Amino acid sequence: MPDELLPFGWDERVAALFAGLDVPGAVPGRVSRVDRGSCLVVTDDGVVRASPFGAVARQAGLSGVPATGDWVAVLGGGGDDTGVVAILPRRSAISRKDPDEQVTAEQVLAANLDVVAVVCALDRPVGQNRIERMLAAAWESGAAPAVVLTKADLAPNLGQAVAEAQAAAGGVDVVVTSAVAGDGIDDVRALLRPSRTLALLGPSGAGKSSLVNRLVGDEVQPTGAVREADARGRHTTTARRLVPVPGGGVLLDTPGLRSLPLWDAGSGVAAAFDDVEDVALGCRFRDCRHEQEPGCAVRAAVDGGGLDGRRVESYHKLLLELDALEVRRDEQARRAQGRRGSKLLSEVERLEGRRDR
Ligand SMILES: Nc1nc2c(ncn2[C@@H]2O[C@H](COP(=O)(O)OP(=O)(O)OP(=O)(O)O)[C@@H](O)[C@H]2O)c(=O)[nH]1
Ligand SMILES: [Mg+2]
Ligand SMILES: [Zn+2]
Repeated sequence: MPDELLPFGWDERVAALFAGLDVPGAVPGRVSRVDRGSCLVVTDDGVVRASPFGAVARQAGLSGVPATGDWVAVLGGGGDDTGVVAILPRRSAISRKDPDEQVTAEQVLAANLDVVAVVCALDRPVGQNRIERMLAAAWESGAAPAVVLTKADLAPNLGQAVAEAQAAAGGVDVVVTSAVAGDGIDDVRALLRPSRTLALLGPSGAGKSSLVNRLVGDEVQPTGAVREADARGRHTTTARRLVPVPGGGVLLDTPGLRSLPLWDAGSGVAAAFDDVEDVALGCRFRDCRHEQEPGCAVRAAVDGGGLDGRRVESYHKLLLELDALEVRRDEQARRAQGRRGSKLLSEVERLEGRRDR
C-alpha cells in the first residue's frame, strides 16, 4: 500500500484501477499541480515532475491531458525523461469552456472530486447569478455541490446575505464561515473524510486559501489582501494545488476564477434549477421557452410570487449560453468534416492523377 499517497486520497477503488493497468515499472501517483509542459505528481517516492507530452508518454500511447486531481501512472523515477503513461478513469471532473472567446473547447479544471464548494465572500454583495452558474458546473461534475460563504465577520447584514445565497443554492447546503473568527470551519471539515477531495472554487479574494490554511492549521497557502475600493482579489493563488488535511481528506485550492463559461452542462443546469424545471412540467407546451407561450406555468408562478423572476432569468441565460455553445460546436464539427473531406478529395485526385500518367 503506498503510504505517501494515503493523505492524497489513495483508496481501494484507485488501487484496483491501478492494478488493472498493464504498464511494467510504472508507479501510481496523483497530479497535484499542472504546469505548461509538465505536472507535479505525488508518488510513494515523493513528488516528481512528469511530462504527459514527452517520448515516454508518446511511446506508452497516452491519450488525453492530465488535470489536477487525476490519478496517473508514472514511468521514469523522477529523471528528466519521467513521463505520465496513463490517466486512470475519472470519477468526476469539473470543466468549463475555454474562456478564450476564439476557442470552442473543454477545459478540465480538476478531476476526481467528491465535493465542489462554491465559495462566495460576504465582504461584497452576494452574486446570486454567479452562485447559480457555478452550481450548475458543480452539479455537472458528478461531485456533490456545496456553497461556502466566507468572511461572515465582514457581512453588513449576515441574515440577508445568507438568505440570498440560499435562494440561489436551491437546496444545496450553505455553510457560513469566517477564517478570522474561526466560525463554521468545523462545518467545512464535516464535508471531508479520509480519501475525499473537496475543491474550493470562487473569485479571487474570496478567501479560499485562508480557509485552506484554517482547515490545515498552518499557513500552507499564501493569501493576499483585497483592493479596498471593490473588495476584488489580486490573484494570489496562481496554480491549482492539492493540500492534505490532518485528520483526513484533501483540499484543492484554486486560483480565483475570472469566469466560468459552461461546457456541456445541460444536466447541471437542470439540477441547479430543479425548482424551475418542476414548475415547467406544468407548461402547456413541452418545449415552452416561458416567454410568450399561452399556458406557461413558469410565468404564472413568477407572477404569483411562487418563483423568483431573477432566478428564472438566470436559468434562461444559462440555457441560451448552452444553446450558443451547441451551435459553435456544430460549426466546428462541420468545418473539421470539410477539412477532412477536402483532404480526402485531394488524395483521390492525387491517386487518379498518378493513374492517368
Ligand atoms: N475579515 C476576514 N477576512 C478574510 C477572511 N477570509 C479571508 N480574508 C481575507 O481576504 C483576503 C483574500 O483571502 P485569500 O485567502 O487570499 O483569497 P483567495 O480566495 O485565496 O484569493 P485568490 O488566491 O486570489 O484566488 C485576505 O486578505 C484574507 O486575509 C475572513 O473570514 N474574514
Ligand atoms: Mg488563494
Ligand atoms: Zn413555460
